[in-house]
Amino acid sequence: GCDCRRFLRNNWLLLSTVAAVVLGIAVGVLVREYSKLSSLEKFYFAFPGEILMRMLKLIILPLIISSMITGVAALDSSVSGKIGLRAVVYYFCTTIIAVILGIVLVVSIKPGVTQKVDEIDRTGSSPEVSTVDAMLDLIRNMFPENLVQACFQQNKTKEYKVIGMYSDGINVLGLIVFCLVFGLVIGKMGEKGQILVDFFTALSDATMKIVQIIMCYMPLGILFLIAGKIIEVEDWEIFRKLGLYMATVLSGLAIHSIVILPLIYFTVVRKNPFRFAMGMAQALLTALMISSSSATLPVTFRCAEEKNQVDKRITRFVLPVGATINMDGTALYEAVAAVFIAQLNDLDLGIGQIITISVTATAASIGAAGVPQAGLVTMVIVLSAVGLPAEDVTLIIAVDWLLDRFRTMVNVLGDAFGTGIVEKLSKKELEQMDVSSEVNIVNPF
Ligand code: DAS
Repeated sequence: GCDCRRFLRNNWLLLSTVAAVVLGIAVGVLVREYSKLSSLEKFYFAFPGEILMRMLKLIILPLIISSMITGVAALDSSVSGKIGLRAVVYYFCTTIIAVILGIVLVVSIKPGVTQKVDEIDRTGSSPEVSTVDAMLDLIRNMFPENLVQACFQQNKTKEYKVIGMYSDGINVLGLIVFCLVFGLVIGKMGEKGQILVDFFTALSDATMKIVQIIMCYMPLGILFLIAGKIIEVEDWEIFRKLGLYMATVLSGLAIHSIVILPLIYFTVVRKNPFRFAMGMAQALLTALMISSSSATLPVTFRCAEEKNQVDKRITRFVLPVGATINMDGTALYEAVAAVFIAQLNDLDLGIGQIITISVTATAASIGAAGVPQAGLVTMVIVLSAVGLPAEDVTLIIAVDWLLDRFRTMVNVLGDAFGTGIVEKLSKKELEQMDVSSEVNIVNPF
């Protein structure tokens, strides 16, 4: 009776999203089976999903700006330094672990050894970048020369060689760096800065309200998004050919998210990691459906703050940064894919090359923006670092849309556990902080 109704009330959104996924798959399979849609009709079919994506992308800009600025301003600069450092250490360690796990798996399963390059059809074309270019772009991105331009960066300009670094045209990394500095400065300005803090706090609350509205539309959008995708995919045969490779990536992602991350969370926080992960379910499902950590960010926020009750002073600061630079799933994927392509090319990798792959895969995951298939683009960095032909990314493009979904889910999970862990480690500082900063962030829900 009552319990059941409470459960429904608290979880209606999650339940209807799950229902939408199931229904979407069913509709997709049926339409595929029984009607021959023209490519234009397929396009129309996916329209409600496209609208969802547009709404999520729309909210990223105000969300990142307002949450970063209020998050940092609410913290004392000595405290925010410590919290930031802890977050970065967590990001770095988990990313490295993911890479090592990926390499161990791909070296022992050897998915590429039995197959040769020419057995798999190449699809699409590959971009041209070098490792140095990519590293420079990463740093260049942190210092946008124009704030307005950073909000709608072109994906490829003269000096920027690496595509896949911007979240839908937003230079998120650059904005984060700026908002970090801005938040710190206005937080320290006292009386005079307070008006700005209040402004961004109000902006942040308003943005979260809009997120809440968008989320009501989510199940419908997701239904058509998944159905549209199923109708669209041409080549299912390639999945059989690349089966072992996919299995390697997926088992790595599974071990990382079911064993390693929960273990780290439990060791530090001493609470049930699976309950925490369940609280994130809506965000994880969203990531799986839209393969973008940036566009999932609004949902990640809501889950972490509402369901898991993570301190807002932590989430507002840790989540936007995490969505941009902490990508365990992508790092693991890039390492596996690079070794797989080496195996396809009959190349025996020495320990030096394995280390090179690990380092560049980590860098490539940091550089990749939280948008669909960004990891595939930055993958070129890893390949060229060990002298593999960059155009060989085309070998794995056909299955990337699927793997992308799962690695994005792991990326989001990694960020989420990060908030719990950093919160626990920062308990002392958070308690010590004066209460006045706490009223700065009101719960908008
Ligand atoms: N899909 C991306 C993400 O949003 C990253 C990737 O392509 O690996 O996390």
